[in-house]
Amino acid sequence: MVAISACRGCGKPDPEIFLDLGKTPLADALLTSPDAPEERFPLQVAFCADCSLVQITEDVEPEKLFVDNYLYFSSFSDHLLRHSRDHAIGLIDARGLGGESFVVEIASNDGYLLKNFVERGVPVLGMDPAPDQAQQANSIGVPTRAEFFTLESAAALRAEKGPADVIIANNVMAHIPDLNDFVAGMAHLVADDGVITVENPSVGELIARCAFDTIYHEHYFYHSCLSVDVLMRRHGLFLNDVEFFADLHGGTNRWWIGRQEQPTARLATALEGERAAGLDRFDHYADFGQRVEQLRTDLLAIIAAERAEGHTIAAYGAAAKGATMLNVMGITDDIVPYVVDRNTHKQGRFMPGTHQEIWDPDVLASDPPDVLLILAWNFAEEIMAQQQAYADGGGRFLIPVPTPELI
Ligand code: DWN
Repeated sequence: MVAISACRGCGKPDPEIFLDLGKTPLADALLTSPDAPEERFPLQVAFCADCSLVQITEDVEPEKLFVDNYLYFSSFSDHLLRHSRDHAIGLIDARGLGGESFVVEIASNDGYLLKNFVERGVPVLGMDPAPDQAQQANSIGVPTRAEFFTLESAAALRAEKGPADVIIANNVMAHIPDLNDFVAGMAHLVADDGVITVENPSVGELIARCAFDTIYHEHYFYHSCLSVDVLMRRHGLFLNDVEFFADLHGGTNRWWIGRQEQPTARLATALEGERAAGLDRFDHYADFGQRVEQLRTDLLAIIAAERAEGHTIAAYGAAAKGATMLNVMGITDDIVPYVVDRNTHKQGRFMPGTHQEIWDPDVLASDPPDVLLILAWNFAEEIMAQQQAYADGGGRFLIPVPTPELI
């Protein structure tokens, strides 16, 4: 465990802390028993005034986060699968990708996205250090190597297979402590006329929606267009365009990056909007802690009122964000006794820190709770549609973010 003394991006000393969520367990480290030993680490967030990079202050070894017992599989969300398929087909059509092309995905998980290229005859390679996910990808015909992406592994890959026409890095550029080595690797691997697309939740949306629960140790960084623009230029790359997806992971940016500087008007508008909102100034983040406290007050008041009525409460989504929500809000298993989740790898495990057991959502039909706290609120629409029978039977949904609301 190392507490940073300088910005991981630009090296400026002492980025300023604006949020302290206390000591929390690793959000994706689901337990095999409720009394299994678990480590807790400080969870503080700081802002760098020089490069606008928002980042946590503690380094947890990536092997602890993504290799030992990592249970996140991307294919359990229909919405994410549709989003990923659209992106792959869009790239194939727009860039005329074919049998001579080479597409690399970093953090390719279970092959959820690259399979769309394989189905259309486009050569790919997935890289993901999580062994079970890599094995799953290979089992469906997506060539995948269980390794971290670094400048060193990028150089070896380019020497072996040549440059990549497309590099896709979704929900990973927030997860790598040595951010500069990671970006240098992408700069080394991408072809001169190639493109890099990077997706991460927008820090602007995180602040706007009070989505404090998307803060956990595997998310070292919380990116804005401004911080990504500076980061790419540092490595001879250029942020040229940005797409925003309001309904993905609480508001996700897809950044388009290349070796030539060809910024779009859409990017200029996004950068100007972030400056106008103040994402490049500390005072934009200064009151976030107070807003989290208000959310806590509001959420616990609704839960207390329901319990006073004798109503039972369960939770949906053993998400990493769910672990932050339960631990930071102090929602222990005597308040919410269990969590349901479709991910079969998670069922039978226990939530880190608060120790709720994770069950199959089928239990909602056989023994429905009065209230269902949607921890995976970023998929609330998909989950509520899926659980229409629960709602028809009188069940109610409690959405915690951006403002706790009982539906
Ligand atoms: O960056 C990351 C984000 C993108 O995904 C990773 N660090 C880890 C992960 O974070 P998360 O666990 O908060 O992500 P999700 O995708 O919001 O988690 C949703 C959870 O809900 C999963 O465990 C799957 C589950 N689920 C379900 O049980 N039924 C999801 C849907 C849509 C459903 O219908």
